[in-house]
Amino acid sequence: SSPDSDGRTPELEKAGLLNKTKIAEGGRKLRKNWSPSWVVLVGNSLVFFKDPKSQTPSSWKPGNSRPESSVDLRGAQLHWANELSSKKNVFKLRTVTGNEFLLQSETDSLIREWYSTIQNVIDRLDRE
Ligand code: I3P
Repeated sequence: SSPDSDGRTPELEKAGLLNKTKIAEGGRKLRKNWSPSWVVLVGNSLVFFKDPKSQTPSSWKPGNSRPESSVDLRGAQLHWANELSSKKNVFKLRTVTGNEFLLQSETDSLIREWYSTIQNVIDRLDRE
């Protein structure tokens, strides 16, 4: 990864495959469209990549894959949101700009780890 403006390289905190759908953009509701996403938590951001398994071998070059989107966790809010889906293990992430995402995993332990790791980053940024 490339250095921050202060010259430090942001620390990779976590990476893995989650199901993701964006449900709001700037406060405007969107139609759900669940898909697997490779999620990377690095520095103050959650970065979304295409599911590597859905890519062709030739299109998948490590270090050469561009993120689909990225979320600034500063001021973000995290809530369990099982009432917002028929799926289990769903949480909602809302950014200060009013973008909302649902993230989900079939594996209870995995989704709990993601929840607490993201919440720790949000808490750290709140204290800065
Ligand atoms: C949606 C799709 C989603 C579902 C959503 C449906 O239908 O089945 O998976 O969300 O439910 O509307 P479509 O493909 O026709 O857009 P969940 O899987 O999270 O339940 P919802 O409208 O009750 O949110």
